[in-house]
Amino acid sequence: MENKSGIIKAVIKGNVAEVQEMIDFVLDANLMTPDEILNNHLIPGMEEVGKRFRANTMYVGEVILSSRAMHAGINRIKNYYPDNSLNKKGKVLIGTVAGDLHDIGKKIVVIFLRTAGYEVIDLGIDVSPEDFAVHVEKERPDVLGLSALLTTTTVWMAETIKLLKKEKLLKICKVIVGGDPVKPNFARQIGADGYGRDAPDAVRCVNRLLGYR
Ligand code: B1M
Repeated sequence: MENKSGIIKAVIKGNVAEVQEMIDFVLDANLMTPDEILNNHLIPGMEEVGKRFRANTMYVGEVILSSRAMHAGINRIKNYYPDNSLNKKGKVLIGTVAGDLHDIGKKIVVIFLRTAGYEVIDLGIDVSPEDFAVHVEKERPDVLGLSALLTTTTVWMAETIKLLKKEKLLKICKVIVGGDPVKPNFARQIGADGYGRDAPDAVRCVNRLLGYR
């Protein structure tokens, strides 16, 4: 089943058109579910990119191309996840913290939260503590989600929570954190209300914080 490994290869090559064609093919032919494409092909494809990046056999420029192919793949499957955000189970504000440009994982978390029935406002990447505070004040979310992929930027999670506390905004919302370098005890240390290991875990965490089963 060449197609099965084809998506992974196309993500590694950074070939947007190939990723899109293969995903359309397997979805139209009902060969795979969106979850299978995401968990068995797109994410493993990016994991392989990560391995090669760490081994210095892939460079930032190539990783950027792979990221574009990854984003294109996620955009393809996104429409197969029901957008239940009008169920208004709650409002989540989310963003990648200051100094950090990684948003692939955050994008998957957003899709899963919307599918779970939450209205989600994505503030994008490189969001400063001040910007998070301004948007919490304005949007009054039930939950604020902070994403970081660099060890060096996790400090901005702590700074954001500190600022929200100082401005008495923690009365408005709970805060959850996540991203590869973020671990549960770090989340506790910085005073976050919750931590998500991956997208489904992020949904479980928000459900729990807002009193849903
Ligand atoms: Co960069 N990068 N990167 N990178 N990059 C990493 C993260 C790195 C681990 C690679 C490595 O090992 N060297 C390393 C960080 C090391 C560290 O600090 N721990 C690294 C580095 C060093 C860098 C640069 C500094 C490289 C350089 O320029 N010298 C630079 C930094 C730029 C910056 O941010 N200021 C850089 C740049 C980039 C790109 C921009 C080229 C690109 C990002 C493109 C984009 O996102 N639009 C990129 C990428 C793609 C990666 C890797 C290869 C893949 C990350 C990814 O998307 N994974 C990554 C290596 C790796 O494999 N980890 C690496 C797939 C994604 C589905 O998983 O993001 O973990 P993940 O998301 C998961 C969970 O984390 C969780 O759920 C998601 C879905 O399941 N989750 C949450 C995420 N956010 C959450 C929030 C939640 C809850 C759960 O609640 C709010």
